[in-house]
Amino acid sequence: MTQGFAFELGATDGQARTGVIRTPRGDVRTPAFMPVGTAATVKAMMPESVHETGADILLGNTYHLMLRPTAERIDALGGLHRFMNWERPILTDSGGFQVMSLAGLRKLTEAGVTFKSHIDGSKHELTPERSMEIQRLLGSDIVMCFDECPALPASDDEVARAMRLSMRWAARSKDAFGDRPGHALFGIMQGGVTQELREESASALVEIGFDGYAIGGLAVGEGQAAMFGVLDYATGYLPEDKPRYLMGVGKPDDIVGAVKRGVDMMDCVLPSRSGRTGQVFTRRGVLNIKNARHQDDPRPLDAACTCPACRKYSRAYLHHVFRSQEIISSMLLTWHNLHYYQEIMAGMRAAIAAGRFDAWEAAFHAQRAEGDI
Ligand code: PRF
Ligand code: ZN
Repeated sequence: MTQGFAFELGATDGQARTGVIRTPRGDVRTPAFMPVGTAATVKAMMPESVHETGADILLGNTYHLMLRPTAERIDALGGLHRFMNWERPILTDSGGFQVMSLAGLRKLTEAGVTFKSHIDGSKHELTPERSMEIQRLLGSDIVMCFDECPALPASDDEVARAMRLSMRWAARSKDAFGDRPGHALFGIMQGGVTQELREESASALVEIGFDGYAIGGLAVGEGQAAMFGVLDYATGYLPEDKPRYLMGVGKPDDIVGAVKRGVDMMDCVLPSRSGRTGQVFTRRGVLNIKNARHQDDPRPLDAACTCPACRKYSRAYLHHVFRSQEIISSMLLTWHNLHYYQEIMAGMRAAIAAGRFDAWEAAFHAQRAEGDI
């Protein structure tokens, strides 16, 4: 048991769970949505504003920070929390997934992966040991194992090979992580959409023993039905008394469906990235502020939303600043999207605690079906 880090399960309703992750840097209420702060910033947001949206924890990225400004530089400046002025918990991804989606000229071996930086083409290596070292230098509160996530569709042999390599890397990650009171290490399940491989991966991870368990290798092109199909059994292979984290998910209805199936934590760039491209998530569905139909509309994005974009600005204004490529457009739309995502999380936490998750979920879907945004 890692000292100073604990998961307390509060209530369950069906498979859905609510609880608290305790860390020396503060509590994380679950189910939790983690905004993505890839390059030591949640783009377009001040850290205190991110907290105001209701976020308890951010996600940071080994891959981006090792390339720029480097983990050693961040360590010398007092660690990532101080560097980016976010004193609350930070979870860092381990780098392998980002290497596969962003880096050029990759070479994968048993040892790890060598690759060329997407920024300047310089050559780098990531191994389980180096990933653990970088995440330690950053001062990450929740460290992720180094894994390989194959792009789907892939053959069963390819998915099995990547999963078994990830399990050997998980054992090496645990050895390299060592004993770090107050910091947690999460294993990452792989195995694509194949039940036997998911089960094998889960038992390998549980055998090694982690502070929490992530479900990786989903939301990589398989579609929502296939993803829910995996979650229907995958969470059941994981210990009840440890947090479960679904990596890189998702749209609002993905998040609700994942929580319904026993997931406690998620992260996604969608609310923040969409804020910069004009896509707005609301209780009644998605709207695009770029659309000319908003140009004379004095109403807020969502009359029931209490975020600054909705309390103080009209759709007409938000349309205007988006069209004019004004920086405040990214700021306000990102704030709104993150606020909406955190409202979904708060709504689910309250509903699970009250034993009325099904009713909450039905209302969530009914409001979206009404449309009229
Ligand atoms: N592994 C890691 N990070 C990830 C994923 C994974 O499988 C995914 C898959 N959706 C997103 N981020 N390490
Ligand atoms: Zn709003």
